[in-house]
Amino acid sequence: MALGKPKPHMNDAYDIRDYRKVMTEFGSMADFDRMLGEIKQRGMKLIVDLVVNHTSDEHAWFVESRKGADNPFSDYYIWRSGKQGKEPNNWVSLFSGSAWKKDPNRDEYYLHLFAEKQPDLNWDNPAVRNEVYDLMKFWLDKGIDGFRMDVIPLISKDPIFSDYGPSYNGRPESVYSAGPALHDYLQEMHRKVLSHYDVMTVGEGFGVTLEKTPLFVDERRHELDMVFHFELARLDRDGWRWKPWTLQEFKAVVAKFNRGLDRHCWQSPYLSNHDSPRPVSHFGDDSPRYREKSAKLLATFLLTSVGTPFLYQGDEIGMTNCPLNSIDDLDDIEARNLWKSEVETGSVTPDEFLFHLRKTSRDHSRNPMQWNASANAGFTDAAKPWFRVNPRYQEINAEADLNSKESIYFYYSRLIEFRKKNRAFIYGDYTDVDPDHPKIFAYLRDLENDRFLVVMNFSGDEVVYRLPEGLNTESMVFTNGTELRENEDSLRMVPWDARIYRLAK
Ligand code: ISL
Repeated sequence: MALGKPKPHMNDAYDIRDYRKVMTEFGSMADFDRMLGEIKQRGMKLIVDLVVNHTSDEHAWFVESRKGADNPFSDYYIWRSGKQGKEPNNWVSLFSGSAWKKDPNRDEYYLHLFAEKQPDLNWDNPAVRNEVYDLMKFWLDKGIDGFRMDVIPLISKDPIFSDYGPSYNGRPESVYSAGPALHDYLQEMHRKVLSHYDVMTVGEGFGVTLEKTPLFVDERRHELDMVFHFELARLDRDGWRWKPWTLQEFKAVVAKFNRGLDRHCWQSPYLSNHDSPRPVSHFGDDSPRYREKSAKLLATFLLTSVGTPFLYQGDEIGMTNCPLNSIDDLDDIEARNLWKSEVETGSVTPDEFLFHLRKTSRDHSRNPMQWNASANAGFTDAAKPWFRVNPRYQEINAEADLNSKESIYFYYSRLIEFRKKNRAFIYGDYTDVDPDHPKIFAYLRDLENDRFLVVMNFSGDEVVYRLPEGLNTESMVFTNGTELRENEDSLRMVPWDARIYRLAK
């Protein structure tokens, strides 16, 4: 089967045409039901992506809505007249250009905070909210176990739609995630749907700051269980551009969230997803010399973090960013629209654009999964996969990792088991013991009598690290390559060395 990109699928399935159907290219509803059954037989759970800030413009609701202002679907979306022949306000789309598109059918503009083919739903319309609640129940009644909620902080909009104000910080999501009825709707969703099921929820907290996080996840508010923040994932971002980051900045974000959230708020640490570069390229060293060791160090950070760690497909075998030589190597609509708005307008040169996108592109996490060293990395037997395969697939693939007990894959596996056996990593306190060190990341996780010290050398240099006063190691209980040792207070940390010590009581 030719794996071209199915329709609409212009933004990798975040432009949904029918909420109750599996896209033909991905199979049938019977396939979905079988997959869910197999997942449950393995004691696993299935979380699905709930994308209800917007639909595809090919959704039946929008097809009707754009016909005019006098049908039951007219107010399912956000329509406004222009102002002096221009867009209703100066809001921009997160995929470049205006957030408004004029529709000739209605002679009005509709709002699309993302692509033009992703019109925003009008959550102020109770009929829309009830449609969403019904579709959530449809999937929950099939037996799914939870939702990841796509850009859920954006669902409420101030109906006045005033221009960005004088305090606008240049980041549209800070305006779009501040709608007046957001938490009313999330609490209504919880009351009408979530509270009736055994379900886990995690919101994609696009635009959500630490200060706003408790509003979403404080268990006493009955909204969501968790919310992803973007402060680590976007640590090295200046708008769409890349910027250098430091370990101190990385540690400061982690400490800030651990200090700022109390026991009523559960965290959801992650280092990557389908919108991010690969962690070993982003935060580690993806060279042949240090890829495995630094990938294991990053796994050590993630799986000793506070909250529920989220891993992304391919990171468990240390998949890397994909070489980027021209705009033709990019599939992502966000990047391709940016090329139009930045390069084709002459604002930046192609080389400058590619320099930044080599570090930040969402496509890095979308190259086909590398299963083995055969053609197309074993991803498909079609002549041409839907997207280019990372040329390192013969070195980096699941089969190779499964054939080596020292692989990244088995390191993750052992670390997950270690975390589950030691409650301090799940429920324990977090204390950064050396926030200013430029290369060493060292923190405590302790619960009751269990005290652990995690020490990582986030650099390609050897570091002799003297432990801060009062920290007496009893034994090294986990490591990404150093032999286990007893009683150390001065550590010779090789590049990308990661260790977990049990501390003397
Ligand atoms: O930062 C972004 C916008 O500039 C993007 O990474 C991303 O669009 C944002 O984090 C919201 O992401 C979610 O909604 C998008 C979809 O393209 C992303 O894949 C999804 O994760 C629109 O549906």
